[in-house]
Amino acid sequence: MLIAQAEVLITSPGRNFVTLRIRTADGVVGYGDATLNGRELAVATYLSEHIVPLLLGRDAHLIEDTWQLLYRGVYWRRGPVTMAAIAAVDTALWDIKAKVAGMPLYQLLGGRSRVSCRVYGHASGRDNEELFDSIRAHMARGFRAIRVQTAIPGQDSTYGVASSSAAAAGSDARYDYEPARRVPLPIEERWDTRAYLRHMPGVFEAVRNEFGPELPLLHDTHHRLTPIQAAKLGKDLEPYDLFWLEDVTPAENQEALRLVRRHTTTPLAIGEIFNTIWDYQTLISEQLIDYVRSAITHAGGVTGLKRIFEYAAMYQIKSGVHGPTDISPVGLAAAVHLGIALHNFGIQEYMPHSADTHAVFRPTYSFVDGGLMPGEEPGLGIDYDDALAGSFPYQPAYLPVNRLLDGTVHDW
Ligand code: GCO
Ligand code: MG
Repeated sequence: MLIAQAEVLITSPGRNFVTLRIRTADGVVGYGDATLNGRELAVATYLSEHIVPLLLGRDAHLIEDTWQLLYRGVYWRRGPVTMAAIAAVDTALWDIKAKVAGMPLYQLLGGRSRVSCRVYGHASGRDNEELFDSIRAHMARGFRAIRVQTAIPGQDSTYGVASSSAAAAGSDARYDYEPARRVPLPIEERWDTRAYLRHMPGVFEAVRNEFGPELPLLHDTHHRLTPIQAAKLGKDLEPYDLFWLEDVTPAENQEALRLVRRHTTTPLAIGEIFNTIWDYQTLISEQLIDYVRSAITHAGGVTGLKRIFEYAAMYQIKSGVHGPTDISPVGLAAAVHLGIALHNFGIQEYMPHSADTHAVFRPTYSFVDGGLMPGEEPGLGIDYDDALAGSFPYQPAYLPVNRLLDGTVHDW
């Protein structure tokens, strides 16, 4: 099963995606997602210049050995670019192994542990009325768990609010939140932490009054708070019984979560910008979080994420895989196969991709009754359409940056 070819494919059906395709000498093809939003070409170059030459002629069955070779063997470890590149290779090799075995990937990962992977969708609005409409639209579309984001009075734009960002990107504002924009320079947003902390408890109170106690509700703070502010928000939201509160602090400082945890029983989720198990070491071993939120695409592939989840399982911490539209259908398909097999699955984030994106990747997973089901064909269930992909050339896009009212750069 020697690797004969490895190609880096870039396409932009509405947003940029980087995909690695590995082909064996006997013609088996595997796909891996290497998309790093706003820094796509760094991973593409890392793959094509530094990794592809190492892959040619290797045995495609050596998944663990290849992972270790690309992690330890190059001396320079970790980091989003390296780990996204490793993830793409690892995922493509799992896809190949499953195709050779004649099984959908989840069978190789231990088989089904559940019927489907429960997902949450992103509702948002500039005010409560728009937010309620968005929640209703998501429920009508089949979502059974909802992330709630709203504008902050007095601020022009707020993280996660579709009606400002999606409208700018030309998509359907009721459903889509797409943070990367095709602009020559990043858009600058303004942020007032005190206004945010005053506003959010009332929003959740209104949502609970309108939709009742059953609906699982989530919220993303996008790394913007200090530990004491995060502790206050967690405490203030306790009456509204959140499923989780996400990324409350910039978690480079894992110890910060000790303070947050001491003050609130609101469940905490963290990890979309982490890329290895080491980023979680304190958070997991001290049980400072309830959900680990990395994506296969950013945390070293199926192998990397499975290792993190198994470590988390020792502490009853569950999975909550990052799944915005900047994870391609390849990354999402891999997450669904892993999620269906894992014992400690919690929930999967799901932002449906555009019709053009579906047409390029032809994923076979399906969204049924609030959950994602993997396809049943061998491998991941991806079939990349080169001709169509070629009609969507790469277009530079940037994530926004965030500044405090006095102009200081803040966490975005
Ligand atoms: C989420 C995330 C995303 C990120 C995006 C950045 O919870 O889905 O916060 O919306 O902002 O992945 O590229
Ligand atoms: Mg997030």
